[in-house]
Amino acid sequence: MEYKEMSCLAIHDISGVGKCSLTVALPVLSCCGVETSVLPTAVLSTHTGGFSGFTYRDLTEDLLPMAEHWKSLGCRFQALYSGFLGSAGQIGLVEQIFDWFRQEDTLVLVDPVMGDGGKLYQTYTPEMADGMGRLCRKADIVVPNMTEAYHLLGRDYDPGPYTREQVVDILKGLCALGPRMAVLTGVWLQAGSLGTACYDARTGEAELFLTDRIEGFYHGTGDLFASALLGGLLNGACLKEACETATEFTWRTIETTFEKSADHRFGPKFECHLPWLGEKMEACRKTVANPENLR
Ligand code: PXL
Repeated sequence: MEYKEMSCLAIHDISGVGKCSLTVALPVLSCCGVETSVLPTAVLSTHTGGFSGFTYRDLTEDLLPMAEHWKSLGCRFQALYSGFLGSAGQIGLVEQIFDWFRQEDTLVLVDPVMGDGGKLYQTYTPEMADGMGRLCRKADIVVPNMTEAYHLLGRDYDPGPYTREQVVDILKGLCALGPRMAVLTGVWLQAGSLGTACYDARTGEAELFLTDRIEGFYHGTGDLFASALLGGLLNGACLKEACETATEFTWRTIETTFEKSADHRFGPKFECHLPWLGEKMEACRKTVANPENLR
């Protein structure tokens, strides 16, 4: 096994049932070889997408004391990765935590989790959605779905189909907010296809990765995709490679969830695909470790 030291701080909620956020980010990043610390933003009995009656404990007051403790211990993270936030007040605190832990080569990934299908999630207020825009300006890479991307850009939601030019225009708009890379999920150009798109403002290169659409709505797959994407980047993949691998990992998982899950609300069935992801990451590490292969 090629060893590479990789670490990350994941800032998301814990939903006890209905795999998403930290219950997805932790196993996926560990499988990618990334030592992952967690800052839980809220603890819920289930996620908020499709369940009613969930419990919700907001952890806003714990965020800074936890991060201060880590500061006193001299903790460092190669990546800072935020997702679902519990309250409007958390956004400023996460910005502060980014400032505390960011170093020259830290990768800051913001998944601006806010909504899907043209609507905001139950616990998201317009104030939170606006704050998310501020947080995105601090990121190196943002990974919204189409609902979130339109909201961030202040444009009216378009459910698609999209043209390639429209997708690239959205990606460029996201990078104009501040991040140097943007990745979109929920991209489709014609019926029967669904996938992702990425853009690197430094190289000006954009790429779409479209797969066969599998009918249904799959909770937690955005978190699955973003976590695998970050795993790839930390393992040394370029943006396009990381995006391609994360797209395929997500597609494989959706296929299994479609076939084996009676109720998609309980989350993506990704575990049986972790060995595949682990092999892809190992291949990345070998490529990066071999100077002859350096791109
Ligand atoms: O997967 C996004 C997500 C994360 N966390 C919570 C959610 C959702 C989406 O519904 O409700 C608590």
